[in-house]
This record gives sequence, C-alpha cells and structure tokens, in this order.
Amino acid sequence: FGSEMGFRPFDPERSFFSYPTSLHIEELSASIVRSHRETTQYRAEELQALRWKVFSREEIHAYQSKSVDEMWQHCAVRLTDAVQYVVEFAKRIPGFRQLCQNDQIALLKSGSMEVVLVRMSRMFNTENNTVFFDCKFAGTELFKSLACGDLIAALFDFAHNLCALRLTEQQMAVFTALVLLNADRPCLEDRERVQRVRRDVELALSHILHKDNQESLLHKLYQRVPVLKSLCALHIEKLRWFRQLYPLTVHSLFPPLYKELFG
Ligand code: CLR
Repeated sequence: FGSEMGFRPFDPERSFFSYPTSLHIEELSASIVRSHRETTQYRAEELQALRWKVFSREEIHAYQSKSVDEMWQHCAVRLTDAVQYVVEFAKRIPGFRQLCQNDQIALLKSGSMEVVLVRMSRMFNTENNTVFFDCKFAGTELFKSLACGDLIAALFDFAHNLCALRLTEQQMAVFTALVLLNADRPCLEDRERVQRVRRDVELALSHILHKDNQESLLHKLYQRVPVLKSLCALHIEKLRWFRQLYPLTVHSLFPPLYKELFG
C-alpha cells in the first residue's frame, strides 16, 4: 500500500534534498544555524560585552614594532584558527560530508577564507572601525607592520559594509553555508551534486528572509559574493609577495593548513 502511494522508506538524504517541503527547509535551516552557533569562536553576546575593549596606545605600538615576518606569522596563525572553525562548520552542513572528499576539499580551499571574511563582520564594531583580534578590538593601524595597507583597508571596508546590513545570526549562518556550497568552484568532480545540496540551502535562505520580512537582503547579499572573491585573490597576491621576501618564514613557521589552502 505504502509503495503504491509513492511512499518510500526513510532516507535522510532523499528527504532533505529531493523533496524540499517547507518542513525540510525549516529543519535544514535549524541544522545550519546550530552548526554555525557551535563553530563560531565567540558568541554574539560575548562580543557585544567586549565591544569597547580596545588596545591601548602602547599595545598598538608594540604590534607596529614587530618585524614584517613576525606580524605575518602571527596573523597567519590567527587566520588559520578561524579557518579551522569554518572547516568544522562545513562538515556539519547537511549534505556536505556526503560529497566526495575531493569536492569537500575543493569547496573548502576556495570558500573557507570567504566565510572567515563574512564572519569578520560579526567581530566588527562599525562605531570605531575595529575588529576583534587577540581578545581586544583593533583598528587598521595595528596591522601596519604587515606592509599591506591596501588589503587591510579593503578587508575592513568589506566588514564595515556587511556589518551595516545587520544580519541576524540565522541569516549569517545560512548565507555562509551558501558561500561554501558554490558549484562554480574550480576542480569540482560532481558539480550537479553540489548544486543539488546548494539548491535547498538557497530555499532555506529565502525562507528565513521571508519570515524576517527582509527579502530585499537577498540581492544585497548576492552582491557581496564577487567582492569576497576579489578580496581572497588580493590576500593570495600579498602572500606571494611576502613569500618572495621571506620564503623560510612561510616554509618553516606558517601553519601547514594555511600553506595548503593559500600557498
Ligand atoms: C574573523 C572572524 C573569525 C575570527 C577571526 C580570527 C582572525 C582574524 C579574523 C576574524 C578577521 C581578520 C583578521 C584575522 C587575523 C588577522 C586578520 C583580523 C576576526 C587581519 C585583517 C590581517 C590579515 C593579514 C593577512 C595578510 C595574513 O571568526
């Protein structure tokens, strides 16, 4: 009887990705939001409480007095930590782990930095243009010794503009899942499969924005995607420049994951 009615035994992947009913989409959003919450280094309330904890003049000076390679190494370690949380987030997106290993790696290689930059906006205070770094809020001047002021300015600018959209944690969670599930990334073996997983996450984002009565955000979010791509390209360009000057620092002191992703 069941089979004549088109009833099939429960198959989590099918029920999530083949028949997107509004219940499935709700479950999918809830699951992505939970994954996001479990993998952000700091909770929104914690950050709110620390909002005005800024570095002193002396502390800023100490960062500015570091050598170029010392500061690069320090930032590379911090960035790699952040990337590691994004990898954990990706693994908890329903459907991600069912992709073949090659495609999981390809998506993370090109998408994890983009997600870090979206997440940067949660750690940003637009009132004084500072970002949470080493347990306090830091302005662009703190990163002077990296000698890549244009990159830093562009990253801060991006965070500032994204922050101005005032995304909820739910909206950000689903948006970052969408940034990762990009079927146009290079070196994907099974683009159709990535596209199928992505399709439901797109539905989840529209659904959330509809509930929040903020449908106009969708277009604004999609507008940021090419900007993210160019920022990541600029980061890689700066890393090449740095590697030419300090090949040994990169080779022996940078985190292996950082080199694997960007080097
Ligand atoms: C982004 C959101 C993550 C936590 C996090 C960790 C490291 C931070 C990063 C955030 C924002 C950007 C950041 C970075 C460390 C260094 C980097 C402040 C807050 C600055 C912009 C320097 C980049 C230098 C490269 C050239 C290596 O959840």
